[in-house]
Amino acid sequence: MNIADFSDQLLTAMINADRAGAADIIECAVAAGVDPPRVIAHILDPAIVSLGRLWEGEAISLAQGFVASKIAEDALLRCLPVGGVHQHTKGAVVIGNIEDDFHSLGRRTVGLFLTAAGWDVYDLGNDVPAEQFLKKALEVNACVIGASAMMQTTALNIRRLRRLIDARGLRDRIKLAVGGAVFNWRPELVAEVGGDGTAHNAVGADQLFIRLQSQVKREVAQ
Ligand code: B12
Repeated sequence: MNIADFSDQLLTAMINADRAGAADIIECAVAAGVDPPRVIAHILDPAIVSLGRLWEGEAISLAQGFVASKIAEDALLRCLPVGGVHQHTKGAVVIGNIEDDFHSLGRRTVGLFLTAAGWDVYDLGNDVPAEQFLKKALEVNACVIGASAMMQTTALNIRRLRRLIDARGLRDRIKLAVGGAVFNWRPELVAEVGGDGTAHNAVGADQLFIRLQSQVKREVAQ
């Protein structure tokens, strides 16, 4: 079976809410020699993109979308073992979905990739108010907050976090990374909500956070 077949099969299992079947497909792919990063990039990612299209075409229900994303999370966790690899960390970062946003999948993917890249990730989950992001960032001495939003309406809630960071005089000490599908469709939204940068996907998150951390170091040193 080729890699595209695995992806098609996974999509079918996701649509049919077949969690066990999906897990078997991932295991078969790994057993056939597809390494975990390629499972994510060439099997899981295309399945999620197709799922998004079906959703937009109203070919699947909200409940199907929900279960399918749970299955996608299982696959991610299977393919990205976390912990124990890094002797020292790059630093602490805080991530979460902004207030009113419950699209956890993208944020969790970003968290897994950042952890694998050596960051100490504090993931606050879904529906996180601006105050909570900042409180945690100060508590763990994070240099970057990553706010995820999938919808236009929820993305605008990030403005409150921007205002809070600025009002406390922390603009130089804590950078604000933003991301989610809506920022990929409307890049101008990054500036509109006061983001210091974005990445199109989880693969680009490490580079973005490194860049923002070095900005903090420069600005704090000045
Ligand atoms: C799955 C899904 C759901 C699932 C979410 C389950 C879960 N656990 O995540 C469920 C069913 C719960 C859901 C609910 C809703 N959804 Co929805 N959903 C989707 C769907 C199909 C896929 C999103 C997804 O998971 N993508 C896969 C992940 C891996 O990709 P990603 O999210 O883009 O994340 C990547 C990047 O964006 C980036 N990234 C993400 N966050 C961050 C953060 C930082 C800091 C960085 C650097 C990068 C980054 O890296 C990620 C990994 O590579 C999209 C359609 C789409 N094409 O996006 C609609 C979509 C986002 N949903 C939509 C809507 C309207 C809703 C509901 C209002 C539906 C309803 N009627 O109730 C609710 C609202 C819930 C809420 N308040 O948040 C709309 C939003 C419209 C808009 N433009 O504003 C979309 C676009 C569908 C549509 N076209 O109508 N949804």
